[in-house]
Amino acid sequence: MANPLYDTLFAPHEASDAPFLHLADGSSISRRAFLSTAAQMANAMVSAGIAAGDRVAVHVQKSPEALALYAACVKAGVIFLPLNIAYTPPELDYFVGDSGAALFVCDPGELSEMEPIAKAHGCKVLTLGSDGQGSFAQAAADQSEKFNAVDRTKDDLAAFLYTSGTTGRSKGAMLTQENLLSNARALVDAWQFTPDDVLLHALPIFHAHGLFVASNVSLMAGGSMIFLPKFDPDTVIATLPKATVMMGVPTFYTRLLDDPRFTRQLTAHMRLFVSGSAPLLAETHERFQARTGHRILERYGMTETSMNTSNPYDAERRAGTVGFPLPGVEVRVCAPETHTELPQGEIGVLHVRGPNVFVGYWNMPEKTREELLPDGYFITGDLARIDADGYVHIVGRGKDLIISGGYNIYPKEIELFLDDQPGVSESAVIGAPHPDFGESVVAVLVPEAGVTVDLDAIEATARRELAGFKRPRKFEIVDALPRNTMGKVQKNELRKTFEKAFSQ
Ligand code: MCA
Ligand code: AMP
Repeated sequence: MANPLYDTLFAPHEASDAPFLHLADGSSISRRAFLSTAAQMANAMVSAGIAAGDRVAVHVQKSPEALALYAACVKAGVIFLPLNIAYTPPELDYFVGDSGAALFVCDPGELSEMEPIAKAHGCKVLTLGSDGQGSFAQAAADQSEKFNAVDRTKDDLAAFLYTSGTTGRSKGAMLTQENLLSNARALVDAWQFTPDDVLLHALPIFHAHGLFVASNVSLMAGGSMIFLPKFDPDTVIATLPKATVMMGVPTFYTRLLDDPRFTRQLTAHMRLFVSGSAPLLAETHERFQARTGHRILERYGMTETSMNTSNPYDAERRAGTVGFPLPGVEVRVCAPETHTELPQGEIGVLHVRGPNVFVGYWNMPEKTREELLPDGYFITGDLARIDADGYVHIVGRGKDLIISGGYNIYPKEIELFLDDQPGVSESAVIGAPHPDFGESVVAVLVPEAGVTVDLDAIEATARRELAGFKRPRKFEIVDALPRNTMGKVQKNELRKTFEKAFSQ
C-alpha cells in the first residue's frame, strides 16, 4: 500500500500541530488542519464519483484551501490540473474539453459562465472561493477527516500542466509522481532547505514555480510558508522579516528594488532569494547585491521538466547564467536540425534528460515524439551555451515565445486571434523589452486594402477572449510584414524596429 508522493510530501505531517501556512493577517494553519481539510476534500471528490486517474480542472483564486485541493488530489490519486486564474471562458472551454476533466472546480463568482462549459463537456462543476467557501468546500465540510491514500506507483500521473505551443494549441504536459518527487528532492538538497525554513510564497499556485518548486520543496523539507494571495510589495515587505527564503520571478525583484523600503537591513536575516521562470538581467543581479548584500540564486526550468539547472548554493552564483544541471539531470547542447551534440562552448538547442522530465503531452503523441527523443532527452527549445566552468547560459530561444512577468505567451495563439479580427489582413506578434514585465506583447497588424482597423474593437474582443497577460499592450500598423525569400515573416526585423515600443 503506497502513494509515494503523498507518503513523502504530506503523510509525515498528518499528526503535527506545527504551523504550515502563515497568513497575511497573522493567523496560521497547522499541518494537521491543512491535511484534515485535504482528506475531507478527497472524500468529497470520491462522493462526487471522481476516481483515481480522473482529471480535476481547477480555476480558483490562490488560498490555503486551493493548496489543500492539490494535496487532496494526490491523496485520492486524481490528476490535478490547475489553470491560470486569468484564463477567459473560451480558453477554459479548451482546457476542460481537451483534458476530459471529470470535475471542474471554479470560483463561485464565475459559476454561471462555467456551468455551460462543464455541461458541454459532460463534466461536474463545483465552486471554491478565495475565502475557502463554495459548493465544493461545503461538500467537503460534511465529510470524514479520515481518508486512506489511494495506492499509486511512482509512474502514475500526478498533474497535467498546460503549456502553450508554437502551433497555438496548448499542450497538457503529463507529470508523474516521480517527476515531482525527484525534483523536490534535488532542490531541497541543492538549496539546503530545512524544517526551520519559512518560505515567502507570493507566486501563483497554478504553475510549476509556485506549486511544485515552492510548495513541494517546503513540504518535503518540513518547513512552513508565508502564504500570500499574490505578489503585493506592501505585504511582501511587511512579512519578509519572518521569512528565511523567498522565490520569485524577476519582476518581483525589480519591483522590490524600486521600493525604498527594500533595504539591506530588511533582508539581513534572509538565507536565500531564488529567481526563475524568465531571464534575470545581470543588471538586476548586481543591483540586488549592491542593495541587500545577497546574491540572487538563479535557476532554470520548464513546465515539462520542473527544474533542470541551478546556480550553486555554496559557490559562485554567476550573473547571466542558470548554473549547473541538478543532480540526476543531464544536459547537452545540440544542433537544431540533427540533434547531435555540439562541441563545448558552442551555442545550440538545450536538451535535458532525467527523472524530472515529463512523460508526454496528453493526447498528442506526435508532438510528444517531436520534442521527447527516443534516447530520453527533451528538446527545450531554449538556446544555450555551456561555459568552460560548466555554467549553463540561456542565450535565447529557438522557439517563438514571449515571457511577460514570468507568464509564457506564444505569439501564434495571439496571431490566430488577430487574423480573425475585422479588417486585419495578417499579423505578427513579437515581444519587446518592458521595464516591469521583462518583455511585453506588441501586435503588428497589416490592414486589408483600404480599411482602417478599429483597434478599440480589437482590444475589447481581446479582453473577452484572451487572458489579460496575453493581450497586446501596443499595436503597430504596417503596410506589409518583412519576409525572407522563403516567405517567412522576419520577426527579428520587427523586434529591431519596435524594440523601443515600451521604453519611457
Ligand atoms: C498581470 N498582468 C500582466 C501580468 N500579470 N500583464 C503582463 N504580464 C504579466 N505577467 C496584467 C493583468 O492582465 C492586468 O491587466 C494588470 O496586469 C493587473 O493585474 P494584476 O494581477 O494585479 O497584476 P500584478 O499583480 O501586477 O501581476 C504581476 C506579477 C504576476 C506579480 C508579476 O504576473 C505574477 O505573479 N507572475 C508570476 C508568474 C509565474 O509564477 N510564472 C511561473 C510559470 P489589465 O488591468 O489590463 O486587465 S512556471 C515556469 O515558468 C517554469 C516552470 C519556471 O521556470 O518557473
Ligand atoms: P514554462 O513553459 O512556463 O514552463 O516556461 C519555461 C521557459 O521559461 C523556458 O523554456 C525558458 O525559456 C524560460 N525560463 C525559465 N527559467 C529561466 C531562466 N532562469 N532564464 C531564462 N529563461 C528561463
